[in-house]
Amino acid sequence: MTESIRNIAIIAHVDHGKTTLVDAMLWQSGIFKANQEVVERVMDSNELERERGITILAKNTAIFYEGVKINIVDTPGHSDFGGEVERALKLVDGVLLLVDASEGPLPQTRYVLRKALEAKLPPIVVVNKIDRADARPQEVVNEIYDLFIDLDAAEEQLEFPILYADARRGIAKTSLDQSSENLAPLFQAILEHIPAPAGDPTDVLQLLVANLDYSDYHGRLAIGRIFSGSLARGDEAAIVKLDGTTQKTRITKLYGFKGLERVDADRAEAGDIVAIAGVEGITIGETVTSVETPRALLHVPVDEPTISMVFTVNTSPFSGREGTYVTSRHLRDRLKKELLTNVALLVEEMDTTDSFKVLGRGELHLAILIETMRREGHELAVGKPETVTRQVNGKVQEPVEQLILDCPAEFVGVLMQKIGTRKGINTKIVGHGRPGGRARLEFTIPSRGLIGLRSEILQDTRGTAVMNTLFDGYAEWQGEIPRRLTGSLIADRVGRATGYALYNLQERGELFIGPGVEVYEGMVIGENARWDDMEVNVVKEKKQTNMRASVADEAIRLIPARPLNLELAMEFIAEDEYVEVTPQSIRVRKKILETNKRPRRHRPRREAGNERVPQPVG
Ligand SMILES: Nc1nc2c(ncn2[C@@H]2O[C@H](COP(=O)(O)OP(=O)(O)OP(=O)(O)O)[C@@H](O)[C@H]2O)c(=O)[nH]1
Ligand SMILES: [Mg+2]
Repeated sequence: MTESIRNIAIIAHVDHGKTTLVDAMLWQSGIFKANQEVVERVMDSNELERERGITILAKNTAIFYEGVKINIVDTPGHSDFGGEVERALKLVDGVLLLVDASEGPLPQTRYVLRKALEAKLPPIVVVNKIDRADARPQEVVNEIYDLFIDLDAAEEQLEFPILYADARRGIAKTSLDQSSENLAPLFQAILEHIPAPAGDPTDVLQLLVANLDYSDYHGRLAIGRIFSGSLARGDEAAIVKLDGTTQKTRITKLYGFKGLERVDADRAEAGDIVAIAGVEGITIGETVTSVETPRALLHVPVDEPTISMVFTVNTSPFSGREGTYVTSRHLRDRLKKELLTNVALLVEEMDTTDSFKVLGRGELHLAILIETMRREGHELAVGKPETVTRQVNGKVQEPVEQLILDCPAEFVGVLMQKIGTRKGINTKIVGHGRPGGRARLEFTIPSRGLIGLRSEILQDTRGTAVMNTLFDGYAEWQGEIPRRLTGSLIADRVGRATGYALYNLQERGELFIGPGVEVYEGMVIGENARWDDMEVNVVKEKKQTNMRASVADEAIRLIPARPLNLELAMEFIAEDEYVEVTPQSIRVRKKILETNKRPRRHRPRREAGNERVPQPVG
């Protein structure tokens, strides 16, 4: 036992305030100086995390409170990054389960709590955002008990302490009427209720690698927890690889954590979370142990991916204009590198060496990877996301999810119909009966039916619906789900789009590009309102025959284009289309670019309520 250490992970549904609570814990433990400028949600340190305001990668920090070192792992709440939570739970001895005082437990609360209970980690429940005007902390506490019981929590797991918090102001209390000015009650609860790490410092060394990092001077760093024994800089150690083989190495550098920094250490022992160098080639899940008596820790695999996309080299005529990395070799190396740290990702080889099947936990999981790659200078093309099916007793099964929608009551009818056509089965309707009249709808739905659903629902409900999903296992293949019922408007030649040509096309559907944009043959420039594809000339110039015409030209009123970002494009494309991704551009294209070589689309089955009609703008 190492009395002076506690290891905790903070887990919750997305946006319930985990990273904000870590801010307050860092401030109140004196990590920052009083006048230091520190950004909000400081742990969300990578560019995409800051832009999107969500946590993507689990990260660890450490603070000291009353002489005890508290290692804290902040985890993402979005379901696509559940693999990160699974990874984090291997490092800790307990969890802080945060629940929004108004929203109550949501699908990802259930997922992360189930993982924590399975790992036998004692929880501390923190009902956060008690300052919200619509906070209902008492009810939420009851819902949390219901959730624990529903998840078959053991008797002792039900005896969790409850704290009420306002993470933004850095206040926690053990009862709603207690007066508190800070997080002291929370720190006390951590010291009291989270067990000190077990593990004998005099036993054989066992360090489980849970994350990788990189240092310019020291190469690959492995971040992990010492489960037993101790380790000093300069020690010889053995790495037990995932395939069971053993490899000898020397620990050239050893770090502990303090706030946002890695600090040099000479020695560390059982219970602590450290980073080590001198471990080239090591990966997550491997054990660092003694050379003489190597003893590996069990590697528990994470949940399997549910969605796949084909990543291939960019073969568009504009390939190589913007990107630095464009070859299949670059693509392969980059994906291989990603596999080292992205624990829930899988990559499969395909028939051609130019393409890879990349499997992840959801559209966002893959979109974040693609977005990261384009920012690094990669160019690539990606196909339509598909769900991962499997064969059981000769029958095809597909992933299904629980879908929970919270929306104003007036939209219930529209949403029920929409989700019905996507094979969603309604399991529950609850009217909150509160002012504003919001309803909560629950469904089980094939993961397939969710692709592109979010943006449609936001459009249908004018941005008022909140949608949450939770992977719910596999079920028999649910039959065909009608695909996009609109076709594409496709450029039939290379050139620069003109206002004149676009003006004459905008009646046809919705355009993704404005005048001046360069196009090529086979590039999709808009969504056709009809079901079929249509080739169009977008580079046509108006003949300048007389003065009056050119004056009339200036009066052209173009409806503003609706440019597609990566996620919208991923949702939009059909089976015979790719999204072309480059550092500066997102384009949709036909897989077969030449008009005369492309097979025609078949007329899709028409179902009521599923037609997407372009919305007039302005
Ligand atoms: N009113 C109120 N807002 C809060 C509180 N705690 C956090 N928030 C806000 O909630 C939003 C989400 O906070 P985050 O800390 O990013 O939530 P998170 O749980 O880390 O989110 P993910 O990591 O993406 O799952 C931010 O706008 C915070 O300012 C609180 O106690 N009260
Ligand atoms: Mg966060």
